[in-house]
Amino acid sequence: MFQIRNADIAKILREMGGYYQMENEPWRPRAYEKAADSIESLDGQVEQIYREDGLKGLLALAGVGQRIAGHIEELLKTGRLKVYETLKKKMPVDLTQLTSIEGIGAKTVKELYIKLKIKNLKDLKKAVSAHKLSKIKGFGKRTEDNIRKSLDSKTRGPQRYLLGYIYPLAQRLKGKLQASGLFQSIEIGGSLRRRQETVGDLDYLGVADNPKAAMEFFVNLPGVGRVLEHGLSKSEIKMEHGGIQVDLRLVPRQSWGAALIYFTGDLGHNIKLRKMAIEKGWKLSEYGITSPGLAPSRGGKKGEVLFGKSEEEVYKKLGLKQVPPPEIRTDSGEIEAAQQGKLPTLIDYSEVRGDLQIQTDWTDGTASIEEMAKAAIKLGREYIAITDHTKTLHVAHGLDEKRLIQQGKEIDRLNVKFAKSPPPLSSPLKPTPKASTLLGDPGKGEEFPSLEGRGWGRVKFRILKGAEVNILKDGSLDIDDKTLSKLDIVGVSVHSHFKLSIEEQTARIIRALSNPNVDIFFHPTTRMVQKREPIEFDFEAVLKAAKKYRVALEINAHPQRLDLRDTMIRQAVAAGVKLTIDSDAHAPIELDYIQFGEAQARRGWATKKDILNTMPVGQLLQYLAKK
Ligand code: DGT
Ligand code: CA
Ligand code: CA
Ligand code: ZN
Repeated sequence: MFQIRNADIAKILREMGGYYQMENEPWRPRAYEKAADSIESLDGQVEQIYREDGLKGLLALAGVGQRIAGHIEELLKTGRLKVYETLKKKMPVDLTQLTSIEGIGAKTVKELYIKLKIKNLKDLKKAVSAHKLSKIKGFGKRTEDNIRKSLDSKTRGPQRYLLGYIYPLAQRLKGKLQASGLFQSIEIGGSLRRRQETVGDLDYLGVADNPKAAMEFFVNLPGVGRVLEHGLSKSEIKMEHGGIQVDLRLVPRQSWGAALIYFTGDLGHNIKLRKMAIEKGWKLSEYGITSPGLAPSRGGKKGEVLFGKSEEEVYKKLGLKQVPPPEIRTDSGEIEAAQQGKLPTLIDYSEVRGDLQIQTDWTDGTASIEEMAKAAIKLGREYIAITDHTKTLHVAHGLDEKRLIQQGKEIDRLNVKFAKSPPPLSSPLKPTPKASTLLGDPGKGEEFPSLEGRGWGRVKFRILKGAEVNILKDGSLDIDDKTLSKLDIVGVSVHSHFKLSIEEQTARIIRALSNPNVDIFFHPTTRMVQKREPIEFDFEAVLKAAKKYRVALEINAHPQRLDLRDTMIRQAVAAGVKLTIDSDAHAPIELDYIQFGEAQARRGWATKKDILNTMPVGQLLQYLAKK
């Protein structure tokens, strides 16, 4: 066995993706990139996983299928990867280095190599100084200038992590700090607590009677790569794998609430709160509300902390009737609404009952329908829809009408089987944090949703027949209406022709939504976080059409998609358009992404009634049948 670090495995996979991109492979580039992302953000070592569980362990990793698992195995066993070496021989370039420059993708690297023999950053800088790029056909002066600019600012700037990939690590660290018994309170603040799409670093906040021991424990956590700062009130570490920075601040118990507010942010929200404090003749800081003006003669000690113990106390003293949930602290109306006591009750974590977008090994998923169903049952889902890709998505071996009907029969068979002998709930339901724990109530643990409470005396579970149907260029669908009418759930998506004019794109989408068989518009904008821009269309017009044709818009919970995004969710809610929250899982482990869709929905001010799949399955089917 070779000791290969996660970062190195990820790098090779990412470069493989780049090479496939050069070769115009439609599907593999993303698959490799996905696997690289997921390995990079892993807590444990891939090498250890393989040592303990072999190929099976690798296959259980998010985004890792047969082919990539095979690559990793080869790397660990032989220290090298033949396909990679062959690709690299054909095109001996430093892909990682070159693509770190904004404006340069794998295909540009290929061009630059073929035309100018550019292999690395040094070659590129030389060529740019000699104005060689602008002479290549299709490049031009503007491209050269842009590349020069990005070369100047060196790389893309600080790395940000996708929420869904870094969240498990954040929770594990919190668990370890909690379990140490050294912290009277411990909470995560910053962008992670606000459940932003991406996170720059992790900000922990704690109260500790023995700061020395607490900080000692923190900087010696397993997986720490470097200690950047080791103090009694603040320490900073950098993790070994993926290298995210983690900060811990200790605060006085009487300041806990004020510090939580301060270090949760966001900045806009905090600035407004500080102004409100000033208007009341106070000062608000991370220590609490203090009274700069109140002289001792008038009963106050100057600078003394008046309030700060809990978030609730601070918000109340500032005149808010409710505590704005962290996810909506963005200074976009939440403070004003809370002043009037008019904040909506946001959809809570664990309120989604079913999952309406799931891919299986009938197309590009890694697991069978049965395996996905069993994994969903373990997570406490009451139903799932199987929505494999359809025929014009050749790269995913999309299903045609005949295969869809066949798949329906398999689903019938499984539903009968599960009804007769429900699969055992072999593990307790995963704890899904209630929103209250996000609010940092000290002492309150995570709650387990109870099976009985949901009428689960026996496991009741239903697999729905569905499909992720391709919207063709003209807005027609690639599966005939007769077949679609036999499905329980029809989702439609754009997977091609991303660059139509706004008018054409809008008309195309609306035509698709007008098909009476269509229930959900999947990942409506097709954007990928930090990777791909959304397609452009008239969102207001699409909202109108969605309402008219009773089509729900999806909040795709996949960490790379999070599509719709928060502001669009808010628009949809305001327009009275229904939404769904789906995992878009391609492997069992990804079913758990639902929680990030719930977070996204909360950030878009959505409530339970806005989300279709908070309904029990019977009610959902009734709703859909009314079309
Ligand atoms: P990130 O880490 O880039 O994803 O974003 P945040 O929001 O976690 O920002 P971070 O880690 O720099 O700081 C955590 C929180 O601390 C932030 O949300 C608000 C607060 N904070 C940070 N810097 C300042 C500052 O200069 N002034 C004030 N008032 N608050 C700050
Ligand atoms: Ca942060
Ligand atoms: Ca920070
Ligand atoms: Zn899709």
